[in-house]
Amino acid sequence: MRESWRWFGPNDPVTISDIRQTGATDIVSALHHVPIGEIWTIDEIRKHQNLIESGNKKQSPLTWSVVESIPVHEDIKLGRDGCQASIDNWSKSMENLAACGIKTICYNFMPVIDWTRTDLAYKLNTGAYALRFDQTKFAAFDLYILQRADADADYTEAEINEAREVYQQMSPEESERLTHNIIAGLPGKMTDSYSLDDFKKALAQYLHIGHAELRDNLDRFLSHVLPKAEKLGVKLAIHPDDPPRDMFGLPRIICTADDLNRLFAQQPSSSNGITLCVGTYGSRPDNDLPAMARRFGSRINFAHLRGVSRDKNEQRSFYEANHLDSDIDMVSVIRELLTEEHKREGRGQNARSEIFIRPDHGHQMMDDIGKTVNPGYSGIGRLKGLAEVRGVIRALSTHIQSGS
Ligand code: DNO
Repeated sequence: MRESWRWFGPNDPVTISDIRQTGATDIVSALHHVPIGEIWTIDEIRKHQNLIESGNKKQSPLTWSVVESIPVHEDIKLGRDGCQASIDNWSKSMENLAACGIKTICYNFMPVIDWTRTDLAYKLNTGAYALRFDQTKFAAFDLYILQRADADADYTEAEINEAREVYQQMSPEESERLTHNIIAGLPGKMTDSYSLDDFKKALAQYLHIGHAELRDNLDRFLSHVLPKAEKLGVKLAIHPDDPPRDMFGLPRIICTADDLNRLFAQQPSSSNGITLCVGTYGSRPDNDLPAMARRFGSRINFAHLRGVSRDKNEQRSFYEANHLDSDIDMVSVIRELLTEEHKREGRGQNARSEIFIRPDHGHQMMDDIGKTVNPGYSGIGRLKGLAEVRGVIRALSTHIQSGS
């Protein structure tokens, strides 16, 4: 298992030297400054790589191994005429990354929005802060702030009434914060930031795109990119839609094991793989994470380890719990990942047998509180997650290697 850590670049308050202290060996990063759809040149990639790796001679080495993510331009998701140019650019960025030795690439295919939360500072009983998705607040935004046409068709009468009540009790600041969190706020999102009006326009472009059309567009994208990835030895890792279900009437197509079965039936290439984002898949009760880790083992190129705790009465609402204590059996997931690595070693695929994992998100806690942090990407909270996960990996590794 290769312990990696996400770094957002020179503006990330958690610096490369901070990361070195965590004991992680690999960096997950992206050229966030390059506009979506433009080519990542070798020059820009090298510059970024140098920021990460220049201290390696004197200190514990850190290697930029995983890209999260090369954004997929909306033209590709929309299947617009002319999207071939955007596909070619994406592919060229992949080729340039491979030329610099970076061969694991995470991406997603979520239309208009990327990952979404309603609360970025949900106070836990411990006093630390977590990220949360609250379905009722989300509905309040959709129905009463955004006032999306026909939104009420997506909710029951009881849900509408509850959302109205929540909306009526919101102060103008709360409503503004909610809007910001949903449409403009989160780090690492691979879509543009929007004003409410732009957001409505962006949604309107998808009125005629259902699941089937979006799947066709993903298929078209992969048909172009995968043969080249295979030649370059690049492994792709599609990230699931977070939360994993349709939102704002937009189709979302990477949410469940069935979605993945379909994806691999359609595109069996050995370079076609997934990011097993445990927290994202785990925010649906019908996703059995250890079973998915086993079923899709050979397709897992990257894993985000994070726990979620779903609300008892509204399973679509959740907060991001401790890495090991949540609704997800993280120890069993890690056991499956180690078993998969062991199988790969047995097949002699040594160079690529290891799976990159990273502690996904962390609580804002201790000295993180009061600091400016990228929501979910605090230093201490993630370090706690990594340390816990590392303990599980060490404890299980000996047994798995000896076959017991
Ligand atoms: C959130 C992340 C996402 C993810 C992209 C992948 O913490 O998991 O920002 O990086 O959706 O393309």
